[in-house]
Amino acid sequence: MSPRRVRSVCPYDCPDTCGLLVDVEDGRAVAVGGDPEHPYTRELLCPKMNDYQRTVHNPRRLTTPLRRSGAKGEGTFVPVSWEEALAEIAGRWREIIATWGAEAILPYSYAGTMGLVQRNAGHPFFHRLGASRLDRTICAPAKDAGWQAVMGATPAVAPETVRDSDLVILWGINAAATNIHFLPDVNAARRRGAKVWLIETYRTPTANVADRTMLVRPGNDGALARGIMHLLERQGRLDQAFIDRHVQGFEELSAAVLPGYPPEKVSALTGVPEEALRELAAAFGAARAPFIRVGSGISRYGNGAMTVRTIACLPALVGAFGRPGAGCLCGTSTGAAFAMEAVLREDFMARPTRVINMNRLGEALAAIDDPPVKALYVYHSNPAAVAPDQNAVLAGLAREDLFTVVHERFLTDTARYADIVLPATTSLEHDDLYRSYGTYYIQRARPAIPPVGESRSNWRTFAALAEVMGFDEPFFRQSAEDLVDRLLARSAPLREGIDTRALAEGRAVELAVANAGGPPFLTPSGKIEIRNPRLEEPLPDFRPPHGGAYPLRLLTGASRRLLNSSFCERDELRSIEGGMLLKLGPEEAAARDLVDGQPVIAWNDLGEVRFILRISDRVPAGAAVAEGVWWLEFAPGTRTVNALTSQRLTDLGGGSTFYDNTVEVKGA
Ligand SMILES: Nc1nc2c(c(=O)[nH]1)N[C@H]1C(S)=C(S)[C@@H](COP(=O)(O)OP(=O)(O)OC[C@H]3O[C@@H](n4cnc5c(=O)[nH]c(N)nc54)[C@H](O)[C@@H]3O)O[C@H]1N2
Ligand SMILES: Nc1nc2c(c(=O)[nH]1)N[C@H]1C(S)=C(S)[C@@H](COP(=O)(O)OP(=O)(O)OC[C@H]3O[C@@H](n4cnc5c(=O)[nH]c(N)nc54)[C@H](O)[C@@H]3O)O[C@H]1N2
Ligand SMILES: [Mo]
Repeated sequence: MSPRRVRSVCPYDCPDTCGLLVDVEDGRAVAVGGDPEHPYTRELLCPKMNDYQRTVHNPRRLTTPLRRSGAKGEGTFVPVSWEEALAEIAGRWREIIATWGAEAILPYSYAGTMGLVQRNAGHPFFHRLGASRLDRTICAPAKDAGWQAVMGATPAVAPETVRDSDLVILWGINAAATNIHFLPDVNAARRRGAKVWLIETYRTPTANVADRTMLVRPGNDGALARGIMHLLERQGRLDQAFIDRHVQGFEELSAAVLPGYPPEKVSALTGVPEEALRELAAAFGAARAPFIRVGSGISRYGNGAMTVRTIACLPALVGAFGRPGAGCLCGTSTGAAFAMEAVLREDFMARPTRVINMNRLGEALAAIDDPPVKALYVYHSNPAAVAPDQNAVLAGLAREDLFTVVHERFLTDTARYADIVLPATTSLEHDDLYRSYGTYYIQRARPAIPPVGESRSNWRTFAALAEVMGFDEPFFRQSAEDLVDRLLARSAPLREGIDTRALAEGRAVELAVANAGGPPFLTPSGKIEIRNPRLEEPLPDFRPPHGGAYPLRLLTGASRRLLNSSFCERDELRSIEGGMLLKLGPEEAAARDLVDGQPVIAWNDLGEVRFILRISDRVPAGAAVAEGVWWLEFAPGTRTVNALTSQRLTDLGGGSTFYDNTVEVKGA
């Protein structure tokens, strides 16, 4: 019998949100490929999702609930039934609530799955329980805050429009790893004569698709953007008619800030040669349709929101709006597509409970005592690996008095510290509805195969927990499929007139976003707000990043073959990656007498981590690069990269500062 072919959606935290075709035979996925009919995927998948069946049917999949039988972190467990596991969780939580109150329970989740129902399945449950709330700010809230400061709720241009651009600036985005479906359209623009500039801190694989790569000293892009503005003004490249009509506060910026950023000073701050700075400003000023694609890396600094805010001002100076191919894309704004309050159910909260920032999990587990965190419930996240300040996180997870439950597909670093582990489904095994933060497509997915082993989806698990906790709201008794239907039944402005039949059939459907990129500009003043009177600093001025005392800037970017710590289960992907590497440029390696392939230790005040050294002329002096977040079991030592990153937050949004750290390196 030939396999049945079904449509599905990539559930991972990636701007592309690809359409998948899954071949199913005897209840197993036997092949996974890109959907040629998906308008953005166009049949192409990344190295991770190609052969996704190797994740789904991986021998490491968890198939039963487990109870810890060894020390925390050791990873020794015995299988138990769902009934036993649920009863134990309910019993322990009741004791904790009786002594400390329900706020002693902390949920911790992020983006193992991006589906709207499964991702948010815990919110109604924990609101009803009265647990602490988690501020989910590990990714790029500072980027959003920076964009919104200037553009408010204006929807960004769609990524495909880049085809019509004549100057593409990839600003702090490693698109060859993190946004690969954007590149065919960038290349289409290039074939029609567009020039592509990459602004980076080292030569990532994305440098291979750029005409020019400009390397900036980490955390100084805000100064670079001001330097470009200074030159645009000095060279008479402003679109004064556009500014007069649509921009608020350029005159103040021009008087109070821009004089402070002449090319000599910007060059000294950023390390960018004056000549290159002048070339970029001239190209931007002369372009008919400049398109800036802003990545998240630049926002993960103490000054991250301010950096993005400054970059978001740039198109206004040259009136790069409303012309095909022009604009600035930080992320697509698809939030209004669904009435998410129907999933989140904040109304289940009897009173607003306390909020804990997920980037400060280490501190929360050690220092909070009003009440202390006595129980942690982790689902679709791996904080032992991905959260900053790993030593603090692991010390917290090792606490004997902390009752930890982890709902997972694999025995991750975090699961190894659990008292109870619950097995989770993959996206091929459950219902969901997807929107994207990098395109304007939405898509529904139905299960392609039955759950592997005894695994249960987030939705089903919270329904079972609601039952053992005695919650009798009918809400908890509906299925994920019902909830998807309900979300689709409620109308939303962005879904007016879309093809509902195609959506029901599981095809990707484009949202009806009018005036993407603006005008009109959806800000309180109706103008692009270079001066934003509602912010503590109404004008965007430059602040240095947090930095640190060690000589090398640590850059902890994305790997092409891992997604944060996901895909570590795939032996073939890890082995192509070549191990947990630290990349140094030849001069920094020589200065420390280090040779390619040797074990090295990187350290700072927070910790030390063993890596394998890779000497690469793509890394400039003053930087060290560690891509991907590895599971401890595959690390050369006893810690991974986040033992070197700090719990310090961004200027706005309470975001993570993964890139804002320094280290020294020596032979191991
Ligand atoms: N293959 C793969 N894809 C992924 C992910 C993954 O881990 N692997 N992660 C997913 C997630 S969760 C996210 S949020 C996105 C993130 O994807 P991106 O938006 O690409 O963000 P990052 O990879 O964090 O950073 C992008 C680049 O910013 C650079 N950078 C760092 N500091 C600076 C600076 O000061 N100035 C400049 N100009 N550049 C700087 C880094 O070197 C890095 O190459 O990707 C998603 N897609
Ligand atoms: N050093 C460094 N650290 C980083 C980053 C970096 O660039 N450098 N990037 C940061 C960023 S941008 C982000 S967004 C965070 C991401 O942090 P996380 O959201 O924790 O991401 P993952 O590491 O992908 O872990 C997700 C886990 O969810 C599990 N999972 C998948 N689907 C399901 C499901 O349906 N149910 C359940 N219960 N589990 C599921 C997977 O098996 C996986 O172990 O990491 C951050 N950490
Ligand atoms: Mo992220």
